[in-house]
Amino acid sequence: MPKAATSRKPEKRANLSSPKTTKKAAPKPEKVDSSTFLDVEEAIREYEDRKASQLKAIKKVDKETLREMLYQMVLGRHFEEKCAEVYRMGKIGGFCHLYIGQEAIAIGTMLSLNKDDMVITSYRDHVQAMVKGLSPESVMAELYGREGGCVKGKGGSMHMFSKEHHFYGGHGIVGGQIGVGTGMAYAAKYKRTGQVVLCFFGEAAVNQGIFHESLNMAELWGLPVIYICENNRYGMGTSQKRAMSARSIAKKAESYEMANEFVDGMDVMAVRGATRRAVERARNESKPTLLEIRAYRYMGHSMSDPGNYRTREEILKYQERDPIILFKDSLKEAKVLNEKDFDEIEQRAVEATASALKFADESPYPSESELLTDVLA
Ligand SMILES: Cc1ncc(C[n+]2csc(CCOP(=O)(O)OP(=O)(O)O)c2C)c(N)n1
Ligand SMILES: [Mg+2]
Repeated sequence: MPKAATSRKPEKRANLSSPKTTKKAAPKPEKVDSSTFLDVEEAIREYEDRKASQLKAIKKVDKETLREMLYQMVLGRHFEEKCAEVYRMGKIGGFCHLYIGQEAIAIGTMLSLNKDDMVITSYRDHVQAMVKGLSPESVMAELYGREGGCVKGKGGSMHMFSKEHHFYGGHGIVGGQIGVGTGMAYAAKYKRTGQVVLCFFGEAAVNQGIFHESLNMAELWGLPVIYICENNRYGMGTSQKRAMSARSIAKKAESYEMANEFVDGMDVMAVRGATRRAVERARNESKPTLLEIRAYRYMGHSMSDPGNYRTREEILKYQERDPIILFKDSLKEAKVLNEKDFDEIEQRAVEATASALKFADESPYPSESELLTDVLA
């Protein structure tokens, strides 16, 4: 467990208390602007169905794993809330894209991988890097641009990377990682390493040629890759509805005769189940899968997003069915943990984040002699 930073003031916690409305009848949906691509009735139905199916899935998994999943989700949330805070204080510079609201995707997909399975992703990469094994210290120091960062402070928020943990970025070019991830899967197959690749990207990347070219090759050559489209409904300020003629991304795989699944990204157990099926297909049959995992980004596209393309009500509706609160409630109902256990999990996350902040603060800036090392132009 990370060392507690006892000298620091107690850190503010994320609000992860269960909503009072959960047990009551669903409130009547408000009228919203149809351009926001929100269906409130569908959302409420989803929450109820999700809880029932989550409880079933929980019964098949051991307590320790379930608690670890919850811990990682709480850590991701708390860590990033602190990122927002210190960003506003000027401690983090440049772009900073937060993952708040999407935690069930990173945790559900990655916690049952083998250690040497490979992951590649976009710039929304802090939580994914930590779930893959990078320490919160090395991620926070990277955000601060310090020597102790996972790439010595030279990459920053968008370029987390660790060869040791088989985490191959953090990429800023939308969709660029889809081609690289496909190449990684080709290498794994060619070298017969038995590794599987998880390649994450947003829904806005799907309109690019690289997505289609990669899926075609992966199916044709039987590559062990899982394409994970994190559909958080927006590409910067543009909703999927305004940018894509087709509503289903998962179905696009059928043009390439590729296996695919649409997954509820607010339900960590559903994400886990779908990923395990895809990993098995990749590992045992050397076949790719496209997963469209739908969640919602609570924060702006990046820290500099004024957010005037969606309503406050829309964001609140999704926060009411938060994936962490849902999972915590399900675990309590399944008697996997009680409120005291949850407090302990939260405290661990608070301490791990405090320790990361302390480490980043104390880590020096890279020296001038590092200016031209590890840099390719
Ligand atoms: C090739 C390319 N075009 C445009 C951009 C500018 N840009 C950065 S993020 C982004 C939106 C991407 O949205 P999505 O793929 O849905 O991922 P999300 O940010 O929602 O995680 C755009 C257009 C870029 N970085 N790269
Ligand atoms: Mg998006």
